[in-house]
Amino acid sequence: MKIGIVCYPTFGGSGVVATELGKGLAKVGHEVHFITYRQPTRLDFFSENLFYHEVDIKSYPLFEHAPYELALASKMVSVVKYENLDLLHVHYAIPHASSAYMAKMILAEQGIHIPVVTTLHGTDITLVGKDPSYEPVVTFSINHSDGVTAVSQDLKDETYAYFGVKRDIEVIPNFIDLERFKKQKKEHFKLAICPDGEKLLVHTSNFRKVKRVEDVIRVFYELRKEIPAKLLLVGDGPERDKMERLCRELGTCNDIRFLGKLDAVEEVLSVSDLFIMPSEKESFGLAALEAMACEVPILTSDAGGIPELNIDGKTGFVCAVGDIQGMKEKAKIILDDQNLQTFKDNALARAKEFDISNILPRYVKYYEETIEKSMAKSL
Ligand code: GMT
Repeated sequence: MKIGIVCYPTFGGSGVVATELGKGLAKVGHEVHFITYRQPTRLDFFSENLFYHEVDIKSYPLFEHAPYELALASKMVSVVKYENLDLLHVHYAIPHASSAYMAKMILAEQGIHIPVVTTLHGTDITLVGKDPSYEPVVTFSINHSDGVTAVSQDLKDETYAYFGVKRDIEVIPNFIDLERFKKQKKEHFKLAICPDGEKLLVHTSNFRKVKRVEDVIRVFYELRKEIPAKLLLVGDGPERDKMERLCRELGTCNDIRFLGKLDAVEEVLSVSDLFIMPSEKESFGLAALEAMACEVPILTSDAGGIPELNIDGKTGFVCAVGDIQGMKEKAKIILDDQNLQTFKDNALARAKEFDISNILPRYVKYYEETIEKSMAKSL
């Protein structure tokens, strides 16, 4: 197949999933055309089946906001037409699904039929999408996509709860490439951070409010009173300054390191004993899956789709959002030397279920069914 993939090319989960999916599809022989406003972060090598088309967003003094949606729709039109694409797969509804609809209509006038699959990732539904300033367009473009997938059952349920959506939504969970995400030998790194055998906690996120990084620090603060531990915070975002101030107030600066955005996050995960994700909202929790693939147990909130990934008491623990004391107690159980290895083994075993080799064929099958159904409808 010739597939066009539209996504945000940044560090965010939806862009990572879209890029890894495209790479995986190319590996098994499909021709994949990325249509994005910048080279996707993880698309940094040559493959004969991978192509990149940059969306050129022209500005003009009259525009306070350059019209990305229009530039994107125009680019989709030209790529579909000149590369003879079979399908467009857009990741994150806003504004990709509505731009795809516009491109589809323009192409239809030219006698070209292009099926569109939209993948819902989370905040496009649970935070931004349901805001009245976007809701009508999101509802319309979900209803008018030829196929729609959601990354968890919870996200599917939320979509039905908040939008006037009646159509079928296929749940295809996020995935991981276990060839890349696997435990690496980095003992020297661990020794440098934890010279006295302290337990190492890690959190990775984009430091937005929904991630509740403050809870990470407060759980760590409570835990450190009882066991020797260190904390690594990977990523960057709007809450970072506030979190650094909090560390100073609590006097934990010596035990917490802010590492900023890292490309090779698997190296840090490889030496960690516990990953913590106390999010307010989380449709899936890809960062937690990346940790599990590196044999790190996870301590999470019960938000959104996280309980579909984290098996309570097995791969880690699931606590109520904001339950600092509960999370601290569960962290102690996981980090107990009697239990830690079992939790690590369970985390890896669970991650294997989400290996790309298991999930990618589900996308391919869904593409084939969607193309067939939409072709039949367009005749
Ligand atoms: O979590 C974010 O703020 C980034 C966001 C994105 O769209 O890039 O992540 C969402 O999509 C990921 C990939 O499907 C999911 O693993 C995350 O759980 C989801 N984030 C939220 O729902 C908050």
